[in-house]
Amino acid sequence: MTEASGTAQAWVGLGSNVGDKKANLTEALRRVQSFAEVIAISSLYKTDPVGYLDQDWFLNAAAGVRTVLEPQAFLQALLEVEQSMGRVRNIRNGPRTIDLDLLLWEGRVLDEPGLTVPHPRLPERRFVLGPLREIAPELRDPGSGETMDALATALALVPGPAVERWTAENWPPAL
Ligand code: PH2
Ligand code: MG
Ligand code: MG
Repeated sequence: MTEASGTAQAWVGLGSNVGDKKANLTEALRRVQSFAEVIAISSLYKTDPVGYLDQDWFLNAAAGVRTVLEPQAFLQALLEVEQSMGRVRNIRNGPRTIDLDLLLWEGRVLDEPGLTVPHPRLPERRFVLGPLREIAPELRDPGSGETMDALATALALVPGPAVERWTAENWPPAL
């Protein structure tokens, strides 16, 4: 469903729990803006760490973008932003300056080396669904066919790690 203009719509999850978290998310969005048009930015969310618990809380957000890049090139560009901002990969699910995850690409299912969309853990992650449902409630997960609203509502019925909206100055940032 790529539009005639040649751009594709993608959805990106952002997270940071090292250093100035909000500044890291802002800087990451600025850098993404160099290869994609950022068209939607969610609120910030303060979230309990998931997967590896012995670390600081995260700030998470989600963004909608349009880009002329192909999925692999877009993913590569996201990884380069992570690296350029000093992301070090050591502990799986561990602390990170910046994490940029490709969540959804158009309404597509892609399974290529290093590139799986929808993001495999999308339906179970509150820190992703909370922000994403805010900016794209009717967006459908092509895996389950459910909307972000429905997935988030289903998750909210069972106990889980805290995800709370975080009010901050200068957010959403002017890019
Ligand atoms: N990212 C992870 C692992 N755990 N927990 C929260 N709250 N937020 C994250 O962004 C996050 C996480 C792996 O990327
Ligand atoms: Mg991640
Ligand atoms: Mg990641």
